[in-house]
Amino acid sequence: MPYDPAQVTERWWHKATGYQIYPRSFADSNGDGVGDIPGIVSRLDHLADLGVGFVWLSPVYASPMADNGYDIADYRAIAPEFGTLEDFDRLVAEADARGIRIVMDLVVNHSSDHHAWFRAARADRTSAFHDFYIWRDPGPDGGPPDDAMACFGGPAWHWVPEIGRYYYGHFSAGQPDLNWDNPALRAEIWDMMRWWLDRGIGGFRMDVISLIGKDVDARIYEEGPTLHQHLQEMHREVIAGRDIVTIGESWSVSTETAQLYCGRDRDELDMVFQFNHVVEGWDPVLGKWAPRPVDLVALKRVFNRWQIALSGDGWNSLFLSNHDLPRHLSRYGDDTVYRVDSAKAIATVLHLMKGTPFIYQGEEIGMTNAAFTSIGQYRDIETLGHYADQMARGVSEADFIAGANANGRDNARTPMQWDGGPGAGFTTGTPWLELNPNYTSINVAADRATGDGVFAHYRRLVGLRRDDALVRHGRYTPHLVEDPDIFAYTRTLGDARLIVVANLSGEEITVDLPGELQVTGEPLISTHGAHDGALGPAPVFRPWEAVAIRAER
Ligand code: TEU
Ligand code: CA
Repeated sequence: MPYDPAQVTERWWHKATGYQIYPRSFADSNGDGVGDIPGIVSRLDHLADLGVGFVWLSPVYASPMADNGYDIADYRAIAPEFGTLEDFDRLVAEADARGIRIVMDLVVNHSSDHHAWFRAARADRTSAFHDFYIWRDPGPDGGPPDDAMACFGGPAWHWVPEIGRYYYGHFSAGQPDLNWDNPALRAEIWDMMRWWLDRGIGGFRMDVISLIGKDVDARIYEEGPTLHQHLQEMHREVIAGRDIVTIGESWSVSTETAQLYCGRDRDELDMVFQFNHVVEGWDPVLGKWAPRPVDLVALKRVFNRWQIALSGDGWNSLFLSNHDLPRHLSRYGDDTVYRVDSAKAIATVLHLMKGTPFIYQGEEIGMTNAAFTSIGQYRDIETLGHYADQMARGVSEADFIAGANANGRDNARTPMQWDGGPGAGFTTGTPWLELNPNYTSINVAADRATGDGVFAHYRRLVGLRRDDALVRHGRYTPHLVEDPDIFAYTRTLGDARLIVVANLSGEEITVDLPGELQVTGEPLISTHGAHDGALGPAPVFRPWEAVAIRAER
């Protein structure tokens, strides 16, 4: 179906850029080394200056924090180390006063094993809560029902001797999977979601939502048989009639299945977080612990495929970083010599695509990966679980650390670097995870003081999306798809055209520019202030230089 922007009802989140906060690492108000909600409130002006329209808040619910809150013990309480419900309500109100909505993380594929439901479920197989989780009797040999492995190491079936049954925990023993086949469980979830929406939140980011339709007996976990009926029920029961945004996380979604989640007439979600561009860089066998070198042609192919597949129906989310991924500047850019230019150039190509961009905390000042040297410095359950598995297999500690430093999740979780003073302005105490020592030079205060730092560039990109329908709705056409260094595309809306060209390499390049990209117009944004709105047949692009020009056809 041809894309007709006049047919699209413009929603508030089409104009918005999202900003992800990982609360543990954002701002600590009381010196215990752990970020908290009052800390976030104290830093809202930073987000207002950046211009973002909503915050995706990683979980702040009561939790034993085995997975830093992705293991919830009470869906209607705030973790004491993060604050109180009153603090949370104040956050919603203070954000609202700055035009920013708070989007909660909805973690309902699993709860914590500390949740009251699970305590009742595991104590008594006749309890009504037993069937809130996924239980199986031992297999014929008395062991687990099958050999499924948990994401964070070890088997996925966990034994409860008191009742002689196994429960399924896809991620870890502390994260038992909820039984979505049970209508009573679903009713509890709908009720809980309405309870948060009634407090004024702006929507939900839904953790691993593609797992909720699983059939463990058939060993189908991702995008299982009941996924879309559950999402449609959720829409009917909770979402319909509310002006909120919903974003589903799915590691398995492809351009073939995307519209099932976010197609116009599906009544499910507004958009999905997809990971094709992330997984493209992993070893096909060894996975994330053995990343491949960046292949820009392959990476562009993924982005181009998604831009084109969702051009008529559905909506893209645009991100390179989050709390599960390495710092994208270290992965795709140059985190030493051309740190600032590469941060700006990469942001330019990402933010001027069609979709809703997400900025992960610290990205807007060009934060980089941690460089830990010993296993004792890591905190993440995934890294530590894999460490145990790998050591048992005889992998050397040095090899393990090389993989963890490239792709481990703690890279993104080192505390936010606000200033160059002790504790980086994050804490007056000892941070729960070590600061990156480069905070003395890379921090919000230093970046903003230069006037044309990474933050200033991001602010301009956020503003272009808010103010220009061409950026929001223009049709995307890729160019120079086989070029190993240049990322180039156009966006078209009516008579307006946006031309985006970026050199994503550390070499100066004379670009052999196709006729459609040769243009004279208004320079919208650039890394180096060069070209002055005009591109001829052979422009010279400096290392990590990007330009975007707006022209009439
Ligand atoms: O992540 C989903 C997920 O599958 C990740 O664990 C992913 O496989 C891994 O990070 C890649 O190495 C979500 C949350 O974003 C993550 O923080 C949680 O740990 C996970 O779900 C369980 O809730
Ligand atoms: Ca604190």
